[in-house]
Parts: sequence; structure tokens; C-alpha cells
Amino acid sequence: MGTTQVAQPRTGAEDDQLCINTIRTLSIDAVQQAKSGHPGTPMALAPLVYTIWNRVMRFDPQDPIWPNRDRFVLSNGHASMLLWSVLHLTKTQAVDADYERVGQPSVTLDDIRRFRQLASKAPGHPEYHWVSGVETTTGPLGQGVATSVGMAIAQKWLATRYNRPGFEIFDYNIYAVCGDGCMMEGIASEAASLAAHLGLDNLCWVYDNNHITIEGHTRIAFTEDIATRFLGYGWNVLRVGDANDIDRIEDAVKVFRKTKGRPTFIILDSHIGYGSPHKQDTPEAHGEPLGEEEIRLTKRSYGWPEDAKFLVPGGVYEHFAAGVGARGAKSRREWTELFDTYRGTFPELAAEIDQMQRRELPAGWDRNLPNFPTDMKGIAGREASGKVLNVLAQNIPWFLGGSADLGPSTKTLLTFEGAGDFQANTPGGKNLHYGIREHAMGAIVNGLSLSKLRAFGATFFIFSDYVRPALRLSALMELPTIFVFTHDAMGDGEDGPTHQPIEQLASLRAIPGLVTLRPADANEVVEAYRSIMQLRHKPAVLALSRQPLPTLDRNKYASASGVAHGAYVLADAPGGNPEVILIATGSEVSLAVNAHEALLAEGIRSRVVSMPSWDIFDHQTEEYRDSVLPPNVKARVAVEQASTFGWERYVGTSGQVIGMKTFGASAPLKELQRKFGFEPERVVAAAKELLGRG
Ligand SMILES: Cc1ncc(C[n+]2csc(CCOP(=O)(O)OP(=O)(O)O)c2C)c(N)n1
Ligand SMILES: [Mg+2]
Repeated sequence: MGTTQVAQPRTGAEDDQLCINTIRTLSIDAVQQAKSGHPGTPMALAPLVYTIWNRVMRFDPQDPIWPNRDRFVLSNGHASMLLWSVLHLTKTQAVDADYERVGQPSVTLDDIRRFRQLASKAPGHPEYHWVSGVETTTGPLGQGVATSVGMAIAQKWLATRYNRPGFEIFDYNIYAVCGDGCMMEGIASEAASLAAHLGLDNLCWVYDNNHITIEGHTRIAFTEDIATRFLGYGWNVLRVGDANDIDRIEDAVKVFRKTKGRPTFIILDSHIGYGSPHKQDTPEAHGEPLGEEEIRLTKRSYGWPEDAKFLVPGGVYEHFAAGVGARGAKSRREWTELFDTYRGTFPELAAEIDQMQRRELPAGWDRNLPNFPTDMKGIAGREASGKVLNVLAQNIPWFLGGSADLGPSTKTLLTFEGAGDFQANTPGGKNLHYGIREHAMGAIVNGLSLSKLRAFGATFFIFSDYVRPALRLSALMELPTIFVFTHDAMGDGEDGPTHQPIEQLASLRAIPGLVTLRPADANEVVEAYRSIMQLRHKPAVLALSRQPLPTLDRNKYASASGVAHGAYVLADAPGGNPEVILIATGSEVSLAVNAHEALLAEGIRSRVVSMPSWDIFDHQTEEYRDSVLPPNVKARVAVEQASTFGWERYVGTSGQVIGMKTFGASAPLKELQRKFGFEPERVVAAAKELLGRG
């Protein structure tokens, strides 16, 4: 096709080619303009993305959050220009955080011209919550494909609960595109293994087999037989030998749609930087602008006007409108009619779907939450949590979750009648078994949440390190996910320092938007859940004890409902007006209470502040914060079985922190408490020292 043919009448195949080359050249021009970005992969994968979007996907650009849409995940997020191009060319509409359409396009041509610039809706990588039509944030390689497994689990679960004969309310598929990087990352292996185990035949990954990564040819670091690997997992493995052959790509996708009982993996042989005479098949094509001269040569090879920039030739928008636009509109219209009838026949189920889509909770979601009586022997945080989870999962139909093979220890098993296990042949179960795959668990919880289910994942607190990259994305995406991390300190003493979290609290507290809570007793656990369940746009972490914690006497001390403020005055000097403040979290709160009683007995006016969540407390009014921590009271002691890092912000420069400055040790808990100073006497001594009464 020569340059002059661009405006000529075309056959269908020429339309296809024109659209594909539009994606390619928009990508090339945007990267060149930004002087940064990744042109090569969009150039290679434009035919794939075009085929999936324009020939296959049921996606209505008019409503990018229609619940039964097919999902598209760009796991090799550096190729974001693929997504910005198709979202623009399909005229996908923007929606806001309240799930309303806002009457503007999601990505304008101007956004593409301003690729990677502040406020552009074409940022460096796909950002969920920033650009409508992005199904999940990708960029850290491997996260996208792993998240897609969560989306596939969600589709199966939704179909099982809500579909009825003649009412296929949920029958969508999930497509994920990935490259060598994603395939090398461990998280992808974890997720692929579980996807096959669960027989997720609604899931299709397309692997861009281009033999190139940043440092060069994959022969330097990645030489496995990937087809055999995926066959070993139990996937249906297909190969398309030419990334430009859109009919073969479409055929492969058709095979995917007919394949039952296992997910499909399509190996697509491609040439990075396709069409660039000097950069094709080189690592330079991965992450550098082509350069003006090479762009001219490349456009010439596509038969494109060499000097045109950001060109969308006549007919391209129309061709997308006739493809994905028409198909998506029809699918959504038919679905909406079906759903209207469904609403008449199954009003309660329909109401659940509506509420779920808006991330609302059903009426009565917190009925029967336990209220724990005073008990000095007490109950472990994990035990209390298990009771709460079992109530919530009965009250909220779409609340589900599981653990990375630690259910009996994290107490996260849902044991009520009918809870069931999620397995290939029982896809309505509410107990997920992630296996010993914490990283994939994190991404899967994100995928479930992106599908509007209310999901939790669980493991030991120390292994939150293995979940953290996905947890960070949860916060970045503003997803209301829940992570239950038990064995939150040295409570499993004998397991030793490998199992004793030290820096995990500080590190999670440092994630913007993540709500981290470390409750002090069983009633604080209940209140912690009550708070986090009402979050719609924030993830939450619960750090829970392994060992029993005394259930505090709430007639003597303040109500646990103070948890909702992040920190509250639990015990005070008679009449208030304290001279020293003891601040503690979790298992150290009862320790602080004991120290407080000892101080009172000696006539020292102390106050105990239970501070389960820094983040929530920091968001309270200044007035409230000052009422809990009066600025004039400088004598402050913080006690927490974790790194002391960061506590200065609450105890000030003249305060003391009793915490961990080293790793722990292997010994019974009592001995560890003595060795590391977590005893009331030590707290009392610190308080007196600060008051000059040592
Ligand atoms: C977890 C993670 N590590 C490293 C990077 C940096 N990075 C971005 S792309 C890339 C190379 C990816 O190679 P491949 O997936 O084959 O992409 P291609 O160049 O073929 O498109 C790397 C190392 C990243 N984004 N995420
Ligand atoms: Mg590659």
C-alpha cells in the first residue's frame, strides 16, 4: 500500500491494515514526542490487539464498566500505547469513581500527543482509576497476568451464583497479553499453575514471543521451553507463527473459546519494532524513540505518509465503530434486556448485582457481629477474626477469600454450612485455596476486587513481604481489598527470627492509601472489620496476634468503637489531664494497661492510647488528634513489638520507644518478652525516667 492509497476506497483487509498501522504510528509518534516510552512492542502487537478488540471482544466503548464485558489486560504494561491507541480509536467513554459516565472520551488524541505528560490520560503505563477502560494497573511485570487469574476466578464465581437457566448474566472472558518479562517473573508461574488447577477456561493469555528484553536477546537469560512448561501446568497451548497474521490470531482465539476445562496459552511469534529497517528485532526498539529519520523510513515501509504525525486516516474510527463498537453495543443491549427480565424474575439476585457494582454493602451486613465479654485469659486476634469473617461471609453474599495454605493457622476458613471450597467443579465455593503462592494471591485478590467481589487473602504477617508488590498495586488502584496477616509479632516465638515480623508494620504503613490496623483485643478486631468493610476505595491490612490477648473490660476502659478513629484514649488518669502518655498497638496494649495501673498506684497520672491504625488516626481532625495526644504532654512512651522506625512522629524527640531494633530470636514467647523488654516494669521505668522520677 503506497502513501497515496491512504484515502482510496478499501476492501476489508485494507481497512484492517489501516487500523493496525494507525495504532503503530500513533505509538511511534507519541513515544517520539515524549522523548521516552516503548515503541517496539506496540508496533509488533498492533495486529494482535486490533484482532482481539475489533474482531473478538464484547466490550462496549459507550460503557467501559458494563459488568459482562470481556476483560483485556495488558500485562506488558510498557506497551501502554497499544491501549491508549485502541481506547482512543474506539472512542471509549470516561467514567468516574462513582461509576457514572462523564460524557467525555477516555483518551483523546490530545492526550496521546501529550503521552507521559502530567495530567494526560495517556500515562507511561496503564493506570486503573486514572484512565477509563484500563482493567488493571500494569507495569511491574507479571502482575497483569496474575491479576487476570483473579478476574477469571471471579467470572466463574459470579456465573455460578447469578446465572440461571436462560439467564447467562455473566459469561465473559478474560484476555491478557504478556511478554518475556511477565513469563520470567515468578508470580506468573504461581498464577498459571493455579489457573490450570482451577480449570479456568475463560482465561486466555497471549505471549509475545519476540526473544527480546532490555539487555538483549533472550538467549542470555531465558531459554526454557515455554510451551512444555505451560503444557505441564495443564494449559491448552497454541502457537501463531506470524504476529501479522490476523486471521490465524482470530482462529487461535476461536479455539480458546471452544476449549473447555483449561485455560489457553497462545504463543505469538513477533518482531519487536516491526517495520523499522534498522531497529526491528533489536533491544533498542523496546524502550527508545525510533528517531525522526527512522520514523520516516518505518512509515514508508507501512505505506504511510512519511511526514504525517498522529494521523488517524478517514475511515479508521468508523471501522472500529463497525467492529467492536457495533458488537459491544449489541451485546450490552441484549444483556440489558436480559437483565431487566432477570430483575423481574430474580429481584434479590439482581439487587445484589447492582449493589456489588457500586461497591455497596447489603442491608444488615454487620448483624450478629460478635461482642466479646471481658476475659483476662482472652482470645487470639486470629480467633476473633475467624469468627468475624464467618459472620461477614454469611451476611455479604459476595464476600469470599482464603489463605496461602495457612487457613487452619490464620483462622480464615469459612466453616458455615454451604460456604464450600472454590474448585474447578465447585466454582461457587467461598473458600479460596491459593496454595503456597502468596504473591499470586495478592494479585488474585486484586483481580477479584476489580471484578467487584469483596475479597480477602491471608497468610502470616512475615510473608506479607511476599504479597507486598500486589498490595502496593491494590493501594495504587484504590481497591477495597482485605489482607489478614496473623502471627503479627513474636507470638510464635519458637519459630524464631525468620518468622518474626520486625519491619513489616513500618513498611506497610509507608504505603500511601493502605489502611493498616493492629487491634489490641477481640473487640478491637470486630471494630477493625466494621471500619474496613465500609471502605470503598482503600485496601486494608489486619495484623493479628497468634496468642490469646486479654479481652479488656470495656466498662472500666473506653469502648472499642474508638478503633474507627485510628487511636483513642483507652484508659486515663482520673479526671483526665495526664502527665505521661503510653501509646501501644496490638498485643502491647494490655501491657501498657498493666503499666498504667502500676503508675496510677504510684500516683503518676498516666494515659493509655490504643493506636491500632496510624493511617486512620492521621486522617482525623486536628482537634481530635490533640484531644488524644495533647501537645503539651511531652512525656510519651510508645510500645510495639516491631521496628521502632517512625514512632518519633507520635512520641516526639523527647519520648521513648520500646520496640525492636534487631531481629528476634527463637525461644518461648515469655523469654522473648523479657529479652526484648516487653514487660510492664520496663514501660513503667521508661515513663518514670521521662518524668524525672526514675
Ligand atoms: C517487575 C519488573 N521488573 C523490571 C521491569 C523493567 N522492565 C520493563 S520492560 C522490561 C523488559 C521486558 O521484556 P519483555 O517482556 O520481553 O518486553 P518486550 O521488550 O519484548 O516488549 C523490563 C526489565 C518491570 N517493568 N517490572
Ligand atoms: Mg520480549
